[in-house]
Amino acid sequence: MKLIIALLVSSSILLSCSGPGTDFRTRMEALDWGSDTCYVTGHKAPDVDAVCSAIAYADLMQSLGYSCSARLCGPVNNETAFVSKTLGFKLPPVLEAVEPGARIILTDHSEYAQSVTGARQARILQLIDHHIPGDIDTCSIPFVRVSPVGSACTLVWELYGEAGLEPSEQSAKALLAGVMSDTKNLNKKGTTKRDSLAWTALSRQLGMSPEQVFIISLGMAEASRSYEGMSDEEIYLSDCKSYQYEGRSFRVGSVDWLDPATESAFLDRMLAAMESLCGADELLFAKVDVATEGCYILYCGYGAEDVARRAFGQPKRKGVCYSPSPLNRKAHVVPLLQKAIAEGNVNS
Ligand SMILES: [Mn+2]
Repeated sequence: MKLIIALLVSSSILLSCSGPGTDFRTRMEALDWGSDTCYVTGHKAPDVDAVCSAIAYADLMQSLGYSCSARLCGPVNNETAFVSKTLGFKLPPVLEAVEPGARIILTDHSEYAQSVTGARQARILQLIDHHIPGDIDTCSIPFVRVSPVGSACTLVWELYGEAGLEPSEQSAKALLAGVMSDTKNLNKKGTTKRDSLAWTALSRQLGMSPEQVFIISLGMAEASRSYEGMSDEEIYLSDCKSYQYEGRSFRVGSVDWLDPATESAFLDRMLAAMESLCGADELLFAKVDVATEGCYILYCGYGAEDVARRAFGQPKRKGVCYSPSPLNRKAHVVPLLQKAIAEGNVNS
């Protein structure tokens, strides 16, 4: 009898401890939150996924009772401005830098070079990302969720599930926007079943039909290609990520140019903009997607030609390599550049 009671008691404890969200909530409770507001930020040169994963994750942390607030690491791009206006969710303020020791949560990146200024001296409480691991040492971060899905917003949506909560309307809009943007509305290579699940649940929650979502995704694609009112430097920086690898700093911008008639002139404009932006100790690259299937890789900086040649073959002309097949920055361009930089270090 005693044994049965003991079993009943322990199983009820087990049950009460393993209810929906308990494990995730317990892990959140165990974090050292301090007394100041914890900022949640995506990467610099923020795109839709970076902005929206931070908005929705800060909201989730608030729902669990923690003082968290989303921040932007810079002005938003045209696509983010378009989708926040169209779907109707509010954008957070910009945070120029964090104080030493400040508590932060990072979404959609794992590289210090892409983080809010001051991140190296801050305390990173959590990291939620879907990129190849960068130079941020995740072993020392109390809660990490890194998984190869199409969008960081998919991971945030899953964590809502683990917390046993449904996103607020604002956050559902933001999460759907992030999944739509990073997966090109589920059409991009690298989109997973988990992204589709998030997409379906979020559009259902918002009462949006697949057609309505599709129409908004067309507007997002158009906005992301619209460089109206921007200087060539701003175009290059509008979707640009920084990396540190084997002692080298490099940046990779991603731009689209769909007008074949002005393609060559546009490449020259980008090269000139990159020259003016390039620091003494860095390499700049740009992936330019064009109307045809292939893409151009532009390069500048001391030693960039060697790296570009090793990564992408013989340049077509000075500063310009070409790939006949489409390349993805995360899956192809960055790993190829890292390999080429490592080989260069061995040879020199
Ligand atoms: Mn992302």
